[in-house]
Amino acid sequence: MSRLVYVLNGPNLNLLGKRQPHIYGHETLADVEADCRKLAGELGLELRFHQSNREYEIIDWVHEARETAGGIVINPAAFTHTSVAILDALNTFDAPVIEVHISNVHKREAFRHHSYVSLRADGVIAGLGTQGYQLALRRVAKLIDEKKAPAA
Ligand code: DHK
Repeated sequence: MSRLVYVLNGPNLNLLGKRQPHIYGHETLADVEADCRKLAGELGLELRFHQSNREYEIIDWVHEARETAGGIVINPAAFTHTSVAILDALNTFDAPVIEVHISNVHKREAFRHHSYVSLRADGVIAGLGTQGYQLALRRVAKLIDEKKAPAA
């Protein structure tokens, strides 16, 4: 299976570090990308790291990933709670999908408790801060490695 992993980020995450740091922390998205790239190197993964405030761009990256990638790590941000279209796109993707939320969405407003993306995700990480991205990458690497291992 391909060792290429897409890390996709939804709306307002370009403001990470400046936006409500008491909720989302002080690290910027560039910091998160640097941490992910470092870890990907250690895990032997290749990364495509993207952020968009536009739903269709996230859908287009999922379509791109269908052709090439062994996994997707996605923080859909507010689209988590609204986007049937992103869920539909992820349902066309055959390899592991891990959903990440920096904050603990279950401790927040009721509208953040429902996730369309969770209907497809193989795992969900919430409330572990930006470390959640690295844990998600480790999980994807493990699932890719398990797929490669010959049956016992
Ligand atoms: C990020 C957002 O922008 C919110 O809309 C989600 C998520 C939570 C996060 O915790 O990373 O509700």
